[in-house]
Amino acid sequence: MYTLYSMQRSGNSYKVRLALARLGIPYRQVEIDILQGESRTPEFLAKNPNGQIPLLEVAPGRYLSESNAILWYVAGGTTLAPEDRIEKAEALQWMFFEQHSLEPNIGAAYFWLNLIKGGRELQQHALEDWMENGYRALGVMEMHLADHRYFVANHFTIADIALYAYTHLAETCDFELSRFPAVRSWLSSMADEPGHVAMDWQPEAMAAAE
Ligand SMILES: N[C@@H](CCC(=O)N[C@@H](CS)C(=O)NCC(=O)O)C(=O)O
Repeated sequence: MYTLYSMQRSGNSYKVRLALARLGIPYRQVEIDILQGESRTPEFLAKNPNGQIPLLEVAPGRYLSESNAILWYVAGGTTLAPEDRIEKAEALQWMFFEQHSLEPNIGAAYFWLNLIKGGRELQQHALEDWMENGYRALGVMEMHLADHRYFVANHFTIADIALYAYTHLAETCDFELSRFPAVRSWLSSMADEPGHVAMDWQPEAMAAAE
């Protein structure tokens, strides 16, 4: 059984929890509080020298980091991970976009405004850049979603999961989504997908339901 090192309030960790739940894959979860330095202890650094969660132990002593790489691994061989050459490249395109254009802006705003006391004052200058660049990323998504129901392959994939995690938190950290109707409608259809779980969901709920 997999072990997922994760933090409940981490959007990158949520991607993995969402994919595992959606795929009905049981796993053990270990909560790592990054705010208490738990991802930087010698024990954790021995598992992931980069000191970050999510981290998945895929076999005893074998660890995989980077949320989007983990998504490819857990979804491999299912319809969530496109195999067709161009669809696979398009999924990667959107997942790199997520890491370079969305997560560094909306993710950073979420972290400093929601998780760090006094974060708004500490990061006032950076916040302006995160808002500007985050809105730009939302604009790119809006253009695509104006005539596509999903990001890739005309069906739900790990590209949707990767983009959903921080987009669904945008309104909790100052982003106003009213000018992005297609993004809003995609967000609500993602939440209606079968097997969807919310960010505060824990895998024990899956075991209890069996
Ligand atoms: N590119 C990585 C980013 C992971 C990341 O930023 N994780 C944060 C939590 S969301 C973390 O562990 N921060 C603690 C630290 O950097 O010390 C991914 O997609 O998994």
